[in-house]
Amino acid sequence: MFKKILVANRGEIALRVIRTCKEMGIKSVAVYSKADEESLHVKFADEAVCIGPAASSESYLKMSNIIAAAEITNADAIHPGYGFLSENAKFSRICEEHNIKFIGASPDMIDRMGDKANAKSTMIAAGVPCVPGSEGVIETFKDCIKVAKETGYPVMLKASAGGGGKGMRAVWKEEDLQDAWESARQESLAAFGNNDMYMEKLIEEPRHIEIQVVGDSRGKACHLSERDCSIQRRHQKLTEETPSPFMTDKLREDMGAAAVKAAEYIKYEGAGTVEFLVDKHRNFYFMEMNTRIQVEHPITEQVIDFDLIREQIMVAAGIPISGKNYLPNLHSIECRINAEDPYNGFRPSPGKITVLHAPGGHGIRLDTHVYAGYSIPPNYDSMIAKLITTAQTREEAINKMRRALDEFHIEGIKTTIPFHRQLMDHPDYIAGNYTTAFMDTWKMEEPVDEE
Ligand code: MV4
Repeated sequence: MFKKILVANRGEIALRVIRTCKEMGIKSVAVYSKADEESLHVKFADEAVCIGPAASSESYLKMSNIIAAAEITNADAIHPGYGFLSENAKFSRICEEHNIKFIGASPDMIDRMGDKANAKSTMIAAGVPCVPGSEGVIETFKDCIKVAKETGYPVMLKASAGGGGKGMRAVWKEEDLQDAWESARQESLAAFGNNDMYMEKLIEEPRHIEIQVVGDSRGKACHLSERDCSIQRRHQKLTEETPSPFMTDKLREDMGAAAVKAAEYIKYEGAGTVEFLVDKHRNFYFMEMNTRIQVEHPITEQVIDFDLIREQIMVAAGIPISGKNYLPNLHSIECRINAEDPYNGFRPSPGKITVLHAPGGHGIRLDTHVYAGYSIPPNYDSMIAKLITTAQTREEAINKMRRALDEFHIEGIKTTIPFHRQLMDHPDYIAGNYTTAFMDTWKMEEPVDEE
């Protein structure tokens, strides 16, 4: 087992990993930028190394500085968290070359699943349901017209290097295809330095339901059931829940089996997430596979009483998994609390938290790195806390979330707490009747005048 793990991340996920290291008796090393000197993960780790100035490119993305920090602290493993270098094949390879265990996917696995067209071809070969469309990357616009005709409009053009919606265009009729093809390729080239495109039949108003999987070094995989992540704004998840209100026992069994088949086919090691699109007829289709721990992993932990970070560390240390699948016994909801103003286009609202009262009580989990007196730096993503409620039923979990959001009091910055509080009263949300199109139509009520 590892003696010391360097956590190459910041914020709540760095704290999350450090906490599990402590429980496992593993020493932890925090890395931090100048802007994060006062951050909680620095205070909670056994050791801390400043790796550079505020800019991510000079700190949390600076591979040489992170490896140097691991060398001088004699860390035998690095946990990358999510974002930053968590799905960077070059960093995974550099860790290998320095004999430091990367607690994540191998370089080849990251490359294979990061290339979306290639990932899809692999899943087709594995017998995992995929959206009909092109066989791999489309070479020319002439081929694009041909594939669109064969697929049938509406179609979705997608960037192979993409993800999170960048370089993606829905096309409803042939006359719009050329503009979409050119603008999507331009956007993808600018964002990823690659303009390979593939095409799929457009699935209208899908749900985004993902399956958590864990694979071990023997090639065995299991699933830990689903998370419904359909409530998103501009491809940013806002709230997630498990079980999905759209799920049936049969659908869970079929999606779980498909996700395990995918993981075992590619000999996936570690914690991963197989994302599916689910249409209104409950047909499900492979979308993408993420080779990292996800922001929303806590709701899965809550309903099966499991520590996913511990599982990642055990698998990375070569310990076989039990192999059994897990089905949810409870209901859990996560609301991502961001330092953003929901009444002004969710624009970022960094600054000093002057007052903070955290919710508590039975069934409340708050994963956060912030505290009263902490100044939120403007340099990083705006998520400051994940509020998670767990109860026997969905209704009780929603009710508990209402109560927890009412208790959650933060002054000094704007947050998305009011957004989530209104969401919990929305009839379609309460009915579980929502798709990825939910946020396209819903507008929040205006703020109540501050007294
Ligand atoms: C789709 C789709 C409809 N049909 N593919 C969005 C980003 C990337 N994960 C893939 N995405 C989509 N792919 C086909 N064939 C609709 C989306 C989509 C979406 C998917 C999941 C969650 C939110 C979304 C918001 C807009 C579009």
